[in-house]
Amino acid sequence: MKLYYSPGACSLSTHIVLHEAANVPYELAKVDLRKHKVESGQDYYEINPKGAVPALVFDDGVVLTESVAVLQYLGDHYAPSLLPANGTLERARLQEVLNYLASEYHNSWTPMFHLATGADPTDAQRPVLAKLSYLNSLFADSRSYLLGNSFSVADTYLFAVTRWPEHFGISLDAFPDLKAFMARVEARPAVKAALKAEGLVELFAQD
Ligand SMILES: N[C@@H](CCC(=O)N[C@@H](CS)C(=O)NCC(=O)O)C(=O)O
Repeated sequence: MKLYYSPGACSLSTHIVLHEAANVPYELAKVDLRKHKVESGQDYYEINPKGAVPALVFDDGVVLTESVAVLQYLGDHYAPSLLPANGTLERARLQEVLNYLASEYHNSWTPMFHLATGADPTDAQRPVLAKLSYLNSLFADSRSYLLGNSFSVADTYLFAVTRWPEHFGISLDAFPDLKAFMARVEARPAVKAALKAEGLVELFAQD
């Protein structure tokens, strides 16, 4: 199995799940998303015609894309403690939150990535701030993770995308429960290992 990823992109989520799983045979292939080139020089559109990471390529060449699908596939096969059983209401809850993360939260970032240099970010930030506020409110009942007190594949997705505010001048100080969630997830050995493998620094380490 080969995971196509780009450092710090949403694919970090799927990469974390590979580290959470025990003894999964996989390789990583780094993609330059500006050029859509794999580090081997291959045109990334030949792997995923949509041009986006993550893409998971099986040994027989079959390709699986879309974070929501890749996360659940990896969890079901290699890290079953990270997701509820298929067919349960809890699994539907996982899909509910994964879908929100993909279609609403992750998507709300798109204008931020296309801001012209020096442009006023206020309008582009508005939808992101609204989503951060909603996500922060989910932790008001003192839950540790999105689904309650057990860590799930959805938390890896929330974690990967919520590293971005720091890089766009948005402080998480206004979202303290979400910030505490980020520190909690970042403290996991598998998360630290994935960050290190992607050459990323820890942003939420507590003193
Ligand atoms: N719907 C896809 C979106 C993935 C996505 O937007 N990936 C970004 C990185 S976070 C990307 O590869 N962007 C480059 C591009 O689309 O050309 C998913 O959920 O996996």
